[in-house]
Amino acid sequence: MKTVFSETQLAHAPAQEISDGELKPAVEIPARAEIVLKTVRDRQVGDVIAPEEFPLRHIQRVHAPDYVAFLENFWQMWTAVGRSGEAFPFVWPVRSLRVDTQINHIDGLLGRYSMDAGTPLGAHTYKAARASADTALTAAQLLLNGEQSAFALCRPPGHHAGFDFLGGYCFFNNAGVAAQYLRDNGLNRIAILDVDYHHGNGTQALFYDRPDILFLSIHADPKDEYPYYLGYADETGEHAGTGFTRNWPLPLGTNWEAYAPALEEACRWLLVYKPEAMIVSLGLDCFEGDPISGFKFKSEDYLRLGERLAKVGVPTMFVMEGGYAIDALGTNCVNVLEGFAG
Ligand code: OKP
Ligand code: ZN
Repeated sequence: MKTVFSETQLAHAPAQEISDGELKPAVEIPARAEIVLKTVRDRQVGDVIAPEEFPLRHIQRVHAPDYVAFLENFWQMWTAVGRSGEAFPFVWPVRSLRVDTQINHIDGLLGRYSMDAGTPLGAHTYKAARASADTALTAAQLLLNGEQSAFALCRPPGHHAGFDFLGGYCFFNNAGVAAQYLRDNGLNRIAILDVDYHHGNGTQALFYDRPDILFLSIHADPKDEYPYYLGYADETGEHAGTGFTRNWPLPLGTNWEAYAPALEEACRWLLVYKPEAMIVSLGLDCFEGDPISGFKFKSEDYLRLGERLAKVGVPTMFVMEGGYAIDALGTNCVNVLEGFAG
């Protein structure tokens, strides 16, 4: 299986994040990609290739042009008002406030285009996020070229980012961009299976009214875990997309044995849907050692996950999402890829 990766993705290197009411060391850091890349090489998963540079229009197929422009211009605007450190939003247009006004100030724009205060933005965030999306697009192109599998070593991750907002360490929805690219290049039914510990609210929302992109997600129950406001079992799609979203919220403390039945159910939906390609939003944060998560996967369980996904029997691209236990991250990620490859 080929791995797609670009060094440009390392340029987004936040020092701190707002978490638990404090500024803490950031967890979504370049070392995540570096350890995965090293393990891919050490365990000889396959060639590592650089992404192609895709035109912006592929990102704009799922993200609002004004949001994309905001990210592109962000650092210039932030520094123009005298700031030089990492940026965090602090005001949002919640219920009763207007989202449709013309805002000039960068603080107003930042709140308008974000969902949380936990996602630091820096000087190189845009170009790294762009490279991350290119990595997913290149993996999608590998499937279109006839490869049976591909690994997009994406970072920053994507599954919390929506049509016009960032959040949860995510800026562009890499899996969503790739899914739309597959649709635009001749495939009719795409399935996205999100196994990150956190619900992929951005991806779900992008395709909620569409039957052509099935969204399945297994994650920590949002009543107890980020992102809190989406990812419940009664969310099953709307309009033409009714029945094409499925969520399996699971309790904190879930181990592989308790997770596997939900995975079996998700695989049954895949069997019925018969996708022409599958995109796995591959978070590795169900791991017992993850510093911000509450599931209890062991490293070996990730082999089982990969094996089970292979049995679905569909061309599959893996798009890396979360996973913050750096020391085990390479092992856990490559376990999935090796389990899949057999
Ligand atoms: C991104 B991905 C912990 C704060 C965590 C956001 C988590 C984002 C996860 N005190 N805040 O889905 O792995
Ligand atoms: Zn996550």
